[in-house]
This record gives sequence, C-alpha cells and structure tokens, in this order.
Amino acid sequence: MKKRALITGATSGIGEATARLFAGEGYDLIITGRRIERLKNLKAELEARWGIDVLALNFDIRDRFQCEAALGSLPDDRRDIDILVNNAGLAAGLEHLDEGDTNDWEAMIDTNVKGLLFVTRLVARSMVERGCGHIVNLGSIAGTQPYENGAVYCASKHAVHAISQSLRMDLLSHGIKVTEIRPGMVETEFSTVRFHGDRERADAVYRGVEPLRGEDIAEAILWVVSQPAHVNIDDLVITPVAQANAYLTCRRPAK
Ligand code: NDP
Ligand code: 8X3
Repeated sequence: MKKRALITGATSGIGEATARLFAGEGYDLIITGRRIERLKNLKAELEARWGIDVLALNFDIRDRFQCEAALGSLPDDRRDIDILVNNAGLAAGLEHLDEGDTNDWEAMIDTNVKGLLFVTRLVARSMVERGCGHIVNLGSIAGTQPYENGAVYCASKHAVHAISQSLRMDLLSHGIKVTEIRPGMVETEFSTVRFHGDRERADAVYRGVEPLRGEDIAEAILWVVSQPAHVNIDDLVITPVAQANAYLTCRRPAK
C-alpha cells in the first residue's frame, strides 16, 4: 500500500533531498517550509516526474497557531501520515554566549525545539489513533557534544535528543517507531543561514574536508523507515570520514 510522509523543512538541504528520494520510492508527500515558491516548484517537479501526490504546506513552524491551522487543513484523504520527518531547523550565530544575539536564540529554540514539538504533537495524536507510524527527528552530534560558541544551538539539539528518547517511551505501547538521526557536518544552506548570508564564512566551514551531503542523510532516513515492522533504529550518528566528532576534524590543504 502507498505510504505518506510529512517532511518539515523540505525547501532545501536534508529535507529537500529526503523529499526527492522518497518521491522516487513512490511515497506520497506532504512538504513544508516558509519559502512558498520553492515548495510549489518541488511539488510540481515531483508530481510530474514520479506521479505521486504532493501537498505543500506553507507555514512558519515557530508559530503554534500556524502549525495547527496547516495540519488541521489536511483534506480527509491525506490525514493519514505514516512517516513524520521532523527536519526543519537552523543554527543562527556562532559566538560566545555573552556576545550572543537574543533574536538568534529565540529563532533556534522556537524552531528546533518548540516547532518540532508542535508538529509532533499534532501528528503523533493521529498516529496513536491509527496505532502505527514512524517519527524521525533530525538531531545532531551537537545534541550530545556541546561546543564553544554554540551554546544555544547545542542546547536546542540536546533538547531534540531528550525529546526523541522520551517520545520513544511515550509511544512504545502504541507501536509507533521513533528514530533520531544525528549528523555531523552536512553541506546545505545550514552554514549560510548560521552566518546570516555570509557565503565566504559559510564556505570556510567545509574547506579542506569532504562534508556529508543532504542526499547521504536522506539515504539514512530511507533506510531507517524501510526496516521490518519489528525493528526500530533508535539513534543514528553519521559523520564525514574527516570528522571524528564536534571537536576534531581533519582538514587537508587544497591540492
Ligand atoms: P537548510 O538550511 O538547508 O534547511 C533547513 C530547512 O528548515 C529549510 O527547508 C527551511 O525552510 C526549514 N526551516 C527553517 N526555519 C523554519 C521555520 N521557522 N518554519 C518552517 N521551516 C523552517 O539546513 P539543513 O538541511 O542542513 O538542516 C536540516 C536539519 O538538519 C536541521 O534541523 C539541522 O539542525 C539539522 N542538522 C544539520 C546539519 C548540517 O551540518 N547541515 C548537521 C546536523 C543536523 P524555509 O527557510 O523555507 O522555511
Ligand atoms: C550541525 C552540525 O557541528 O555545526 O548540527 O553543530 S554542527
């Protein structure tokens, strides 16, 4: 039977790669994000290429009422969500806490923690009613390895780590799977967003290493959701070969 996946933050990076990969596997999709043109273009492209059904929901995940309105607006025949990929998220800023921008802090906490919670609550409720489903949360190595200059981003991903573990227990008796995917460095729009559009600073993050690509993480997400019914992948850490952890990356000079 056809399955439907809801992917938050599908307008770029890991979310977009996941939408493309799932579309090729025949999943119907619900894709979300704030950039409506990108959502429209992706919907049109995936429907035309793969003959699947794609619903685009344009809302800001930080706003509880927008989350409720968007997910409450799902037509009856698209309410059954088999897989939720809680991917929307960001880092904003990279500096010592005493120099941090409180607007950045609010953006990270409201998106990475509160937004994920709002969407999860709405979707998990209907999964519980149906007695099946799979929730995949995008955490990070920053969710267990706090680093200098990253206090608030790391705190938000520590929260995702805690939420994922509690959620696994909360949904255990309902037979709903929960997985946390925790990547290291992935080259997406992540660093450009973190540095508020400063491309030079963003590019420097990946200099001298071969980072992961959004497609690598999408493959991992597809693998975890393709396991047999009795198997749950709880926690998956994925790093580039050149990155041992949040503290140690081996950079090689350009040839
Ligand atoms: P991108 O910046 O490429 O993608 C982020 C996505 O999140 C976009 O689609 C964006 O859509 C969406 N998003 C951000 N804020 C909001 C919001 N307020 N409302 C709705 N959607 C929002 O980054 P990545 O693909 O790299 O990041 C995806 C996830 O992976 C994040 O949770 C990130 O923390 C995590 N991650 C990333 C790593 C990396 O190195 N890149 C490593 C570990 C984890 P739009 O702007 O259209 O709203
Ligand atoms: C993104 C990876 O190392 O910038 O979560 O925190 S890192």
